[in-house]
Amino acid sequence: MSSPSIPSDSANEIRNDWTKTEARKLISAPLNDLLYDAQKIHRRYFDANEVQVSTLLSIKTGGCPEDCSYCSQSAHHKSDVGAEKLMSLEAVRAAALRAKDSGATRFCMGAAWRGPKDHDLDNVCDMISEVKALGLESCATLGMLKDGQAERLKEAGLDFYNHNLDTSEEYYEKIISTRNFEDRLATLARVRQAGINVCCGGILGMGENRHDRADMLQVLACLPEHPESIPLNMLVPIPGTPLADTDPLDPLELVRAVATARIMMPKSMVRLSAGRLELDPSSQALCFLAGANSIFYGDTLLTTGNPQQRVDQNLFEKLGVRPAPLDATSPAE
Ligand code: SAM
Ligand code: DTB
Ligand code: SF4
Repeated sequence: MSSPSIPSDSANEIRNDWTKTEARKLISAPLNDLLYDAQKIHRRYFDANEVQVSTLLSIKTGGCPEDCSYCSQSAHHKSDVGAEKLMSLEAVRAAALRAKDSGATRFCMGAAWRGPKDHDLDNVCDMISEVKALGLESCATLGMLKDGQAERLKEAGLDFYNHNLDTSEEYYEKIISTRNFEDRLATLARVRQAGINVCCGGILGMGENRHDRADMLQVLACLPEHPESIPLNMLVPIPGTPLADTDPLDPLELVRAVATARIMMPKSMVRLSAGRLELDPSSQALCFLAGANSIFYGDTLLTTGNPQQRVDQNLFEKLGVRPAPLDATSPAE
């Protein structure tokens, strides 16, 4: 029997009033029920055999003033990642062209900033225009935005802004002390207000429990509009950071979180993000069955590794999955 919180058809399926109790119940449902319900909903809105591919580039690496305890780029920790300057426009253009040639439809630029200074934003806006001129979707993740900055990014042609909640509100202070959960929500509201698509998710496996994961998804599902894109990262433990020795999370917990996100936010793209190097093909296949329909493609994420392109091509072939074309990333009405 199916879970009572899942409607039997698409009527009233897009909800922004999920309760924490509902989210926690969903994420802990028997796995077969959860997967079945998630797959049913997934097929109402998406081609179940298409997976969108995005490529990442760190345009400004390291030396970040924030103290996120998972991150290789925080100046508070002693990882092997050094501080670098903002990349040149030409180098970014060349990387975007390589991403396009290898089949990515979206190019995501990440910067290790608390937030961009106005003169940094001029340079990033030029990069966005170059990426758009190549015919790619553009995404940026630059930290917290101040008044007016999201509008400038929109004007430059930015399609998506990534800004993760990362974990539940309750667990947040165990992970980051230099900003709070409300700061994140304020930037998300600015992005939405400026008319940029919201990309917002989090990290699993930082020592939080299943309820924290459900609670984070409940906050996303209760935003006035669901994020268009939900990246779910498995923690990549980085030597020198406070979370370096965290025990790895059972991949089935990721599968549960993906399915819960799919059911609560039916029209959103759910991206299998960091951590795929440690996920075997069967676990990734289960994530796709649970409703994941996007991945990061290319040998590196920002500072850590990602499966080689030929490994992902083999995976797609084995599963009969196709990379989604550029115009197929919006859900059916
Ligand atoms: N500085 C910006 C910010 O924090 O919003 C943008 C870059 S930050 C690296 C983007 C996201 O990458 C983080 O919010 C986090 O979800 C993810 N991330 C960073 N380090 C990670 C790690 N070691 N394992 C998994 N995900 C990670
Ligand atoms: C997201 O949620 N995951 C990406 C992207 N948004 C920017 C970043 C993953 C970073 C993994 C660790 C690293 O490579 O430094
Ligand atoms: Fe800085 Fe972003 Fe890393 Fe936090 S996650 S330390 S804000 S780069």
